[in-house]
Amino acid sequence: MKLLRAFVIAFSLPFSFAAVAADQTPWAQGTIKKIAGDKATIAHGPIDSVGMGPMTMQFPVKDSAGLAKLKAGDKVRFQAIMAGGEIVVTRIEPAK
Ligand SMILES: [Cu+2]
Repeated sequence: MKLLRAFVIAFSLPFSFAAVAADQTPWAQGTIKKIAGDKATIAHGPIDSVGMGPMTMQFPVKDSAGLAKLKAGDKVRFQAIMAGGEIVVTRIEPAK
């Protein structure tokens, strides 16, 4: 049991750190233009986390629960990171 517990702790730690890092990613602002499957086209302001200026572009969205609550025309805030050579939205929700 002790071994199993050490195993669980060792493997859950990196995920906890990842969660903290995600929470510290700055929010970007935008307006949803289109949603197609797990991709959203967003007219966005500056995205500090990836050094991108304002433009309209399509993003893969990993936050499917957040995306499901949104539709074209909605003002949103979102977190984006560079992952595997592309910019991925990790969290998205209605703008505050
Ligand atoms: Cu862009």
